[in-house]
Amino acid sequence: MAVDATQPYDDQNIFAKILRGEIPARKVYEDDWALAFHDINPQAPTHVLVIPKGRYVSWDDFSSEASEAEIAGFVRAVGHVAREAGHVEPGYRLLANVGSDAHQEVPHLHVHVFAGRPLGPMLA
Ligand code: DGP
Repeated sequence: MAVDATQPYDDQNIFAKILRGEIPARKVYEDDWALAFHDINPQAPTHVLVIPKGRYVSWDDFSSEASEAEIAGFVRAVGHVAREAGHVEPGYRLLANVGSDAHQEVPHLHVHVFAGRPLGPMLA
């Protein structure tokens, strides 16, 4: 079910549990600012989710409330994950769903990294 991106942060969301190590994930990268792990339902040969370590529901509260260091650290982590996967050429796609119209399912900010096949034109 899609989430309301204006709701307060819920510490019981599934990605908060992954961050706390309460449920397993196939991790590919971690630093002070971010954790990256394989999506449980991959839509491409590479489908990794990158999440900030802070308590942010979506791109909306993250971009307005996070510190400069958190924002820089997270953006660099997303770039690192895509680069390490070797996908700068022929390319990759980044996606962040926010709120119910975008069908955001998990109320902790996550950026999808898709790669490994031609991804087709962007969906509206
Ligand atoms: P979104 O619609 O942007 O909120 O995408 C949520 C993604 O999270 C979706 O592609 C499936 C993935 N996902 C949901 N639950 C889990 C989980 O427990 N583990 C992992 N690795 N991925 C999950």
